[in-house]
Amino acid sequence: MKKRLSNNNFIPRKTKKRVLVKTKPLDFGFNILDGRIVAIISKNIFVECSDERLFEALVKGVIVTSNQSSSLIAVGDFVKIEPKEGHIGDTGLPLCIIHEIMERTTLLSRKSSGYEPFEQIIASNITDVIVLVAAANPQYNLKLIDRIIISGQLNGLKPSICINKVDLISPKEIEPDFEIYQKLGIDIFYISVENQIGIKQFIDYLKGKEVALIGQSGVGKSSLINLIFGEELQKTNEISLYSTKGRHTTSFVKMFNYKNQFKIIDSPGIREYGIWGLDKQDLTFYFNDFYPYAEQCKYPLCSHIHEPGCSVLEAVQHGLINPIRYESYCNIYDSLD
Ligand SMILES: Nc1nc2c(ncn2[C@@H]2O[C@H](COP(=O)(O)OP(=O)(O)OP(=O)(O)O)[C@@H](O)[C@H]2O)c(=O)[nH]1
Ligand SMILES: [Mg+2]
Ligand SMILES: [Zn+2]
Repeated sequence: MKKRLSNNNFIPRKTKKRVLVKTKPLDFGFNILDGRIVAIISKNIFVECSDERLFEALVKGVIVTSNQSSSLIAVGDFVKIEPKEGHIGDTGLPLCIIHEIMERTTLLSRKSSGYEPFEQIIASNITDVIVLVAAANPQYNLKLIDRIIISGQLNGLKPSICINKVDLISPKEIEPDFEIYQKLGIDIFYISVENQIGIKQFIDYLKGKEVALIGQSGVGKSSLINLIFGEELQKTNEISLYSTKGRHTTSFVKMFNYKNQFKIIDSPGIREYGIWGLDKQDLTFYFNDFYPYAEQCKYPLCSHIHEPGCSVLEAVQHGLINPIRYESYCNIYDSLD
């Protein structure tokens, strides 16, 4: 059962610390600055101030937030901080205390794994989610792509798909798998970090946006960021290392600012992705390709799984709906509460 949270409650959060969470602003009697969480690396939280100063942040005491039942702090969060003059943190940066986390406008979240799932926020207050996949090595997973796209749309993000490593397989060979997304108005990019194909066009697309890059381990998220910035900002790794040991090279979330033109967030590789906050009966609205048929189902609340007179099922049987998309629909439908 999910825990209900009252206004003032000691709650265990991802930080494993307990802090007093309040929903009403406090009357601060000290020096408060506006900032944004730009990285969470292990237990260290980094905040960039509006004057571009970087702080290491402490989470302690009382925190004001209206983001209940989800990660207390996420990359992208706008916060109010109090600099601790003269104090230096573990990482050598000046210390600050986070007093307030502003309400999130958009977010990229997933269902946490574990006994008592919660909404794990990967990033907040951004504009876009870009699903990065590889043309090969590792093999892309369309169901995973669908889940991320839906989760992004559900939380106010524009989704797009970027297919890396087209030096390994010609785009022509895999284009049919991605045609459906193009038809649904989702932007698709074919790039190669290795051979620097399609990078300029991709960078142009990023301008004016704040995007989270998300995808399986080894697709090249960190390599792409390194190429864009022209320096080794993030560690990358050979396929063999993570596929045999199941280890992800990037283990934290970090936001990078490209010449004040766009922001891009690197995140750890994902294996599975549970959508948080979507009702089963609303799933059909995220499958626009079903729309013309769903309207004609016999029952208005048809799940399109087993009902008699289901026009979606009929369309699948007649090859009018892509069977992989229908499989994906059923797979997500089963996973929702
Ligand atoms: N052939 C080919 N290999 C690439 C390309 N881009 C990246 N790689 C390789 O793919 C491997 C994984 O790259 P990373 O950038 O570490 O992948 P990642 O998505 O950040 O992985 P995690 O941090 O584990 O999630 C590295 O060996 C890269 O050199 C590409 O365009 N073509
Ligand atoms: Mg990485
Ligand atoms: Zn139906």
